[in-house]
Amino acid sequence: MEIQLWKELLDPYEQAVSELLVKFRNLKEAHKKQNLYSPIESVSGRVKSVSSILEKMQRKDIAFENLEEEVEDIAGVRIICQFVEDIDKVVSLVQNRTDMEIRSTKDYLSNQKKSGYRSLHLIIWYTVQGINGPKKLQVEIQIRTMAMNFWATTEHSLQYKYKGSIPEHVRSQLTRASQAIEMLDKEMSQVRSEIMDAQIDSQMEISLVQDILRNIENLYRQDNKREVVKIQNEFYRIFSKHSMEELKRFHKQLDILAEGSRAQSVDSVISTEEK
Ligand code: 0O2
Repeated sequence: MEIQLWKELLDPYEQAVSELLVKFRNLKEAHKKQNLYSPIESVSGRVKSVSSILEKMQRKDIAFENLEEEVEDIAGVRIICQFVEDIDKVVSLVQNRTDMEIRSTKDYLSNQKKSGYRSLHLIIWYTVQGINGPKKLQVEIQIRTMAMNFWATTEHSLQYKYKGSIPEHVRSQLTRASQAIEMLDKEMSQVRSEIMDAQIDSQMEISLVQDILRNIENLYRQDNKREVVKIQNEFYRIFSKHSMEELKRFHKQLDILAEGSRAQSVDSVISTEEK
């Protein structure tokens, strides 16, 4: 038997995880930039430890030559959503990509595990470009709500503590907790549209304020400073009223003013050059 070169084997998986983290975080940011609600709340990832891979190979009787084919979660990415409805949206985001190909799906939402575990797993094909060319490998993407994640992480620590055989009374508590989590997710879905609107409004307010302050700063550099201080005070007054409509109106007026001031400074540059 040849020696198993673990580092060589795992390096491309490390690369896959770090690339996928960037890609999913960019997707979240892209939603924010367009003032859209993002179904992705947060993303994390890991490469399975060698001891965990060995344990799985022994438990499932997997030979070394079949390791990469049969251990589907050597690379794992976890996507956390706020609402159950967001899980399908994340699946669509993955389906629409050309750099990820869904190989199989494990739906532990419709078919909850006996333990009470709920999550949706996608096994995808993902290609990394290494120094020796491309390598196509499997990555497990776990998609679940924050509530499901709370349950799964707690249960995972207990499995570790009790080395896989959690006592019956703790199991019953976990089963009850899993039912409570399901109820909580259902309750949260009832207020989903309201929460989504609130988040979009808050994101919009952040962008409006950023834009307004940028314009005020630019005007301050170019125009009558005393006038610009007055504009700034007017902004603080409007901001304190917590009215999105007024903020939008102010933003528009300031935009027109900034545009005019830009045009004026271009004019003055041209006329100076013509002299
Ligand atoms: P880690 O630390 O994340 O690597 P399996 O027999 O379940 O190990 P299978 O069928 O190949 O293997 O994969 P499955 O069911 O999709 O599970 C893979 C991963 O899902 C697990 O990895 C866990 O992260 C998570 N998972 C599955 N079932 C449970 C469960 O009952 N409780 C919790 N907390 N997590 C679960 P690992 O290898 O267990 O751990």
